[in-house]
Amino acid sequence: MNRTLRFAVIGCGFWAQYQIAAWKELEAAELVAVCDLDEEKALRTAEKFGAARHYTNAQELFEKEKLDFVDIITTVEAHAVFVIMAAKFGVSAICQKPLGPDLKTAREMVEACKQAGVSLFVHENFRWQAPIRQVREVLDSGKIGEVFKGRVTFCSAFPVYDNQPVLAELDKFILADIGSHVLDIARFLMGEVDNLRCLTRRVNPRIKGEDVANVLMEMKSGAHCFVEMSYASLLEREAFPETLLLIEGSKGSLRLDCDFQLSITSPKEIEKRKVSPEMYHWVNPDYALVQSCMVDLNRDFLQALQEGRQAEITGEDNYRTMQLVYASYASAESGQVVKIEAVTF
Ligand code: NAD
Ligand code: 89V
Repeated sequence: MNRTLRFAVIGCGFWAQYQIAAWKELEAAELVAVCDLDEEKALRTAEKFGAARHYTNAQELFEKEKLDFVDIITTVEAHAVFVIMAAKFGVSAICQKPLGPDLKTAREMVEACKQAGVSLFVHENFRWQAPIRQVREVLDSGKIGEVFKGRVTFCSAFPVYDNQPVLAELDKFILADIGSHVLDIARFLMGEVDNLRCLTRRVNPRIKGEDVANVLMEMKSGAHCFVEMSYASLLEREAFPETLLLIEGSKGSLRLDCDFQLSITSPKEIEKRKVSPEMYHWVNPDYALVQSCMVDLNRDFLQALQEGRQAEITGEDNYRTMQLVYASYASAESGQVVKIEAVTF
């Protein structure tokens, strides 16, 4: 019987309310404390989820609490300071995406945890969504043969800034915020990338960063993958927060369409499946697909920590997704194709 692990959360904002609710679905994880710069947010979150103590100073939290791990759900500019602080206290860390504000910092975070002998996992949940797991199973079955082409699409006009106003202030926006998700899906489904070319632009005059990015990638397998992302797309069907897919292989193709509709085309048939997410009582309906899979992701983290093994998404693995994010920025800046091996620390 695995023992119950004690953890704390740093960052008690919008998403933490759901990420903690996902932890509450798992009996062997005990939330003992929360921390936020905003004491009111910390107090409200502690009361809501039954944490014994709340802090506004993370150093004090680490000094006073006996923790098996910490879940960092702050905005990205604070991710590194708390991952490195956790490492100094010998505490394993789970960090929200994007791992770091740049590739050098992401590498420093990975190295700090490696040197301290603690685990660093990354809460990157898009690849854990039920439809994406099913697509991976179909690809692994060989049903559509050798993949030669893929398209990953996250194009929306959803008013994301209403719940996440910080996103409108980011100089690096959609590649860091959504690219962290959809470029990771591309890696999860089609493997590692050799090179890419990226174009970006800002359509919305009321935000600081880019809200449109198009990335054309040549995979190490030789397959081509086009990854498109936008928060400026007013389309016939608003698909938020779904990622749509079209993947073509030597023996057929698969398409993931709106409302979790998966079609698998082979020479003899077109198989149709609807792969709906589990609807927990605490999810926000607008985000159900994303929030429901957090239970599965948290379970993988918890079991990995209990068993002393790596989870699916380690800091080292997610660093390779960060390479794609920051290689995309470099390509958009230079106007050139970027070899991924040239973008590293
Ligand atoms: P938010 O602004 O609502 O919450 C962030 C919280 O962190 C705030 O309450 C802020 O006070 C706190 N904070 C910031 N710096 C701090 C510090 N130095 N010490 C203590 N507290 C600090 O933001 P959010 O929308 O909840 O996003 C938080 C993180 O979650 C981001 O990394 C974001 O990318 C990620 N996110 C992930 C998903 C997903 O998993 N699909 C969805 C939304 C947001
Ligand atoms: O990841 C994010 O920042 C959220 C999303 C709903 C796309 O997961 O906006």
